[in-house]
Amino acid sequence: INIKKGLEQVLYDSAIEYALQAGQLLKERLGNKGKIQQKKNISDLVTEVDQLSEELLRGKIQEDYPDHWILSEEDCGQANAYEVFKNQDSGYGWIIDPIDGTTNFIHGIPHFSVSIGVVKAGKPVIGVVFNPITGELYAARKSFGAYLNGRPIRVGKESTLAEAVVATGFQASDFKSGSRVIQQMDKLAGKSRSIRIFGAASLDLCLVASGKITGFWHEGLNPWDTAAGVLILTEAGGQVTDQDGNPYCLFHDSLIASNGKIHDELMKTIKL
Ligand code: 2AM
Ligand code: CA
Ligand code: CA
Ligand code: CA
Repeated sequence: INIKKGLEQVLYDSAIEYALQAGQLLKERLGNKGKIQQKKNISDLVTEVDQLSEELLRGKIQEDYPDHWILSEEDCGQANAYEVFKNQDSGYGWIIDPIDGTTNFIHGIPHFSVSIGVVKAGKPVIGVVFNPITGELYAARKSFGAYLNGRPIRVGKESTLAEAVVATGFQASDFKSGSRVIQQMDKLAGKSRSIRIFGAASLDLCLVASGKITGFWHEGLNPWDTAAGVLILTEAGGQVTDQDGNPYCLFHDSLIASNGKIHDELMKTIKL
């Protein structure tokens, strides 16, 4: 390791390199997804490419940083995530989503990412989110700011919901009449400029970070969806809390993200 450069700078460069490589794989395999398997239900899917991307990422990390722990969606699944995390709460850990936005990937919608977060003692220190189709690479290091393809990004200046485009998302199983997210959308209706459902939480956080949208909320996310994007957003001047306004932690069941200025208004508006 290059001592002069500083370990976290080296990890940052590695995270970017791995994201670009996995992204290249996703791009190459967009027309050749291999077997598609059902996980919990017909809307919870995983492709051969999710698994290949994850193997690529885990292989690189294990080779370069054999003493770091890794948490990833397809390897450990939701049930074990907290166990992996709490047993490894010291040192560096990599929290990776080999494809965030798998439904988009399967349907050929060019909006999905490779998401790589590095945490130290449980706190995100590096975040990289790469959309291989648009070539957008969002990256941040704790205390060093957030960047889109090397240029600094900041959250938007909107100060009211009325000026804000807000995004949400949900697991397919929550997309039913009367569900929490439907009730929340109903409460928001007519109060924000518009609403979007893009289908890749890591990129939603980056859209807030770069000021394209002003707010985002989502329930039931996992650490691999948020570890990278949350750091990118906070480094870009944004705010992330749970539904009650507590500082966001990787295992909170609810997430509200914004430019800070509309945070309270958004939080109160969608409160059930
Ligand atoms: P995924 O594509 O990696 O599964 C969609 O709003 C967001 O929620 C995506 O980031 C998606 O990640 C995540 N998501 C969708 N369905 C999910 C599920 N069943 N379990 C966990 N996360 C899910
Ligand atoms: Ca995900
Ligand atoms: Ca995934
Ligand atoms: Ca998934």
